[in-house]
Amino acid sequence: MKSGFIAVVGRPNVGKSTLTNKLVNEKVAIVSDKAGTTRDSIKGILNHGGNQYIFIDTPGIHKPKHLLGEHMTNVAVRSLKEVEVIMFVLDGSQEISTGDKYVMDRILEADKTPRILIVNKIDKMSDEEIKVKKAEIEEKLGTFDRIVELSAEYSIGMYRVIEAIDPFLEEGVMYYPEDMYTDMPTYKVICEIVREKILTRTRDEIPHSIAIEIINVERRPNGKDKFDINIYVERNSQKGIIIGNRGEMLKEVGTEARKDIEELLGKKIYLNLWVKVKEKWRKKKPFLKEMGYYMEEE
Ligand SMILES: Nc1nc2c(ncn2[C@@H]2O[C@H](COP(=O)(O)OP(=O)(O)OP(=O)(O)O)[C@@H](O)[C@H]2O)c(=O)[nH]1
Ligand SMILES: [Mg+2]
Repeated sequence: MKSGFIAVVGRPNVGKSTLTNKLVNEKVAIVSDKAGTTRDSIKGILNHGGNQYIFIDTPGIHKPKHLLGEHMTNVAVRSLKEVEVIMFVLDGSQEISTGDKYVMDRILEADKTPRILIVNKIDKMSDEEIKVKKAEIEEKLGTFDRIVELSAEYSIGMYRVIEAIDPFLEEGVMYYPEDMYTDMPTYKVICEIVREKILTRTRDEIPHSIAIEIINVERRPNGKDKFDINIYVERNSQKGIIIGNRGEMLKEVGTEARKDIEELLGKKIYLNLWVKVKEKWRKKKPFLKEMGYYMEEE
């Protein structure tokens, strides 16, 4: 069998997580229209045609404004050195920017690793625009081993990704058991579910200012366990927004998250959400460490 690790990198919001989910056929990573949704690297594992493909979805590479942002970019850049193939994802409907060039420079540092350029969101592009894009890629970014145009959202062209990767995979071992599609522990998936429900309902600074932590799980004799989960925000005003008018917003988030968590665990649960203020947490190392957003070598 062939197997290998494939990094999925690019600027924020280009569709890396959507693509990873579609390739793996499972919801591995949360997705939103807010840049900076993914905060850590997440493995999505696909077993196909006797091969094992391990995709590493990464946070969008950007100019960091705080420690959390630094961690996010570090995680993505580090993944480039740990893989057999690099997939660089662009939003084809946008002009290639300095941000994309910055990503390209980091990729070039990984030297000889094969690189595949993914032009995503072609559902928003005409055939002519796709053709022009290829010239723009060569001019502004340079050459790639393969270029694949697709729409992750609408599952157009997904098989071409596999075809593009195959020549670069080597004979190897099965790194993960066949029924495993992610390396993310269940407690983390639960936190991400709650975070996603808030991301889709908020804007401006709030999506970036929330962190989620399970603080207690109480086993109940009726089998319906009780989860207490903290939602951290940076300011009191944000707390008010998340709770919403007469608690409406928090209630909606709770109901939706509970349903998804119940599906994940295959059983009913009680879910209590608490909103707490932790000022400027994105700049505080001990808190970031606690949340798993900081590593010693950073
Ligand atoms: N029209 C269109 N939208 C897409 C496509 N793929 C992703 N999107 C949308 O683009 C937005 C960002 O998608 P994500 O998958 O979260 O992007 P990301 O690159 O993982 O973003 P970060 O984690 O923030 O770096 C979401 O609103 C998606 O629905 C696509 O093929 N076409
Ligand atoms: Mg993402």
